[in-house]
Amino acid sequence: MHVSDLCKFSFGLVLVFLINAVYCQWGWQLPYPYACVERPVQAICRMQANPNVPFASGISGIVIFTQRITCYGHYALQIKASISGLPADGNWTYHGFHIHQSGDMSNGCESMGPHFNPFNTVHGSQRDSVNRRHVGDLGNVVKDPYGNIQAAIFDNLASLVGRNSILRRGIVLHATEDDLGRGNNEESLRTGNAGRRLACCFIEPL
Ligand SMILES: [Cu+2]
Ligand SMILES: [Zn+2]
Repeated sequence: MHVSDLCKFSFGLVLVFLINAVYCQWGWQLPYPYACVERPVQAICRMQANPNVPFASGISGIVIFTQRITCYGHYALQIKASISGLPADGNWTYHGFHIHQSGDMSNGCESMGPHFNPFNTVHGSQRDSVNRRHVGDLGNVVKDPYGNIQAAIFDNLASLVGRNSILRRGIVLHATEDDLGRGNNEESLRTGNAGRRLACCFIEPL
């Protein structure tokens, strides 16, 4: 290859990456136009019992995140959770289910910090507007009488890309029902009074 050809080639290459950077605001460094092809992005979270809560010891499960991404935008995040080992107490019960700030499990689920809240707002529900909920607010999941949870959640705010990315953060399953910010007290607007952290996991990219 002639030197000036090589020069043109590398200029072309630089141009391709510049266009890519402009079109793909999500930080993906795939060559244009490949980045504009719709593709699924996935993440996984392996639920573990919180070692700080003795009665939670039997809990385990898996949470799978799937989202379709194009460089023009992204679709709702799909969250599928399958968790077992909760008390088989014969009741259907609600349990708060959130994305927490940090993926740190060095001190069990307590070290995962507060709800993921990049907009610095109050606690709410998935149906609340951006300034009335945390990005991490996924509401409640339901436990069956045998102690199992099967949940499918869609969320338009939490994402696997961009500013609202939940990658490398944590999922926490709580002992009691999230009041979705409607508890008429201060704690309700912070945590939804969802109680202790039964189990949690680190959200890792797939
Ligand atoms: Cu929580
Ligand atoms: Zn919250």
